[in-house]
Amino acid sequence: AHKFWATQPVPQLGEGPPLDDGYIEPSKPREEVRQEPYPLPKDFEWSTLDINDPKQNKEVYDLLSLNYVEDEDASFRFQYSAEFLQWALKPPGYFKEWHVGVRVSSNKKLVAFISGVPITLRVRGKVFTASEINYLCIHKKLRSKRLAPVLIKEVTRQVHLQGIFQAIYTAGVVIPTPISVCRYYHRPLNVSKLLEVGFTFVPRNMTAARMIRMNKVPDTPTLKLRPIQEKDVVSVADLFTRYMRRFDMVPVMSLEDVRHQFLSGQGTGKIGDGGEGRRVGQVTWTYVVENPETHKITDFFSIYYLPSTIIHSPKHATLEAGYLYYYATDVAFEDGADDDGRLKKRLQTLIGDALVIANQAKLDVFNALTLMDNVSILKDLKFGVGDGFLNFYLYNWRTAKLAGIDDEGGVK
Ligand code: YNC
Ligand code: MG
Repeated sequence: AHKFWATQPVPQLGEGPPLDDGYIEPSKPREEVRQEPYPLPKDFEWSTLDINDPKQNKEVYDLLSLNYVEDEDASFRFQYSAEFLQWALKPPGYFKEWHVGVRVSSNKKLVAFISGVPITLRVRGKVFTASEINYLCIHKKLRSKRLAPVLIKEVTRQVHLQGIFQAIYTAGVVIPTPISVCRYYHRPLNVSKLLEVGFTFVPRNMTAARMIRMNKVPDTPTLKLRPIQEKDVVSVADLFTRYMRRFDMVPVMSLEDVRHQFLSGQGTGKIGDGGEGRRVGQVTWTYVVENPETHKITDFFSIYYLPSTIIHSPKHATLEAGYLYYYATDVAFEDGADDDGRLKKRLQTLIGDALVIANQAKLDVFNALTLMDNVSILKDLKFGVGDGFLNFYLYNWRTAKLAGIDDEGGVK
């Protein structure tokens, strides 16, 4: 049933769990990797996108903002900003050849895109270099013509040319074969707008006024938070690494990676320049708690900003959404804290404060997936279950299923 995926080094549907973790097909020396680009249908040509060029950055933005992922009933479509794409596509050590576009030969219009960025992954006990594949997008007028497999094969070739043979990716669709599946949860912040645009509904035995009251968040955070600074990078990296030992599939981050992921997306100028509670070009908010005696960072959380286009509303063009990104707390390393509820309590306070920051930034909704320790705090922080699922995949790597929604956990 999967004409393309049946040919790829991925576990096929229905295969049992592997005896051992490892690759499916061995790596190849560079000279054995296909040297020519895969053929495209006539009238189309390959084009490496230079994301540093504002014009090309905008071309990718335009393609995605009209043609990228929509929800099930085509009410909302992700609207990654040009600044977000800059941030996401240029982590330390990125390869411009992994920003693969397809243009119409005659007028050079960009009509398809796929990207990869390098990542170091730990899956259970094994650490390896991989590519993270994202932003696969084909113009609506060119759908169902089997162009996607050509894009996937071409980016795979470009990854192979750099001596990398594994990949990680996520998708809403189920293809061979998810290693985990997570569910989206949503915490309403601007209830009246969410009702107006049909993102949420007033349940029976409830009124809009009561919903608004119930979802109010405090004006100020509980913890002594401040935005992350350059001087925090070493301490945050150390806390991040130790906290992530709790989970079975995690990125391994160097100091440069930590700086990029948590510091470089803060935007420029002062808060308010980019809208209420935001800087111009702001894509992430990372806040830390510093121990006043040791000056070590004891807690941090990070949020990324990913608005969606509201496809039908006469009144609102954009749904302002924040997503819970990484976080950590050193309460996790206190004896027994995981078992006696102290960790859960601290996470509730920490992520509760993330809601305060998101609300101050005038976001309409705060989203989280059922991964890391999120499940333990979603209910108490008044997140509601969404319709969306996110499947996680590895390319050319076998491992048994990771914890997911089936067991009320997350990618752990
Ligand atoms: C998808 N999302 O199953 P079979 S997520 C992977 N990921 O193949 P056609 C997908 N494969 O089943 P269309 C996929 N969606 O026959 C479809 N496929 O074996 C498979 N949507 O191709 C599908 N962005 O060209 C089928 O389909 C074959 O014209 C059909 O194009 C698909 O970025 C798409 O949701 C998604 O723009 C481009 O619908 C289009 O429909 C579209 O006839 C809106 O393709 C936007 C959207 C996807 C977001 C994402 C992750 C992508 C991962 C790709 C796989 C990477 C593998 C690792 C490579 C590096 C390896 C190394 C080393
Ligand atoms: Mg197609």
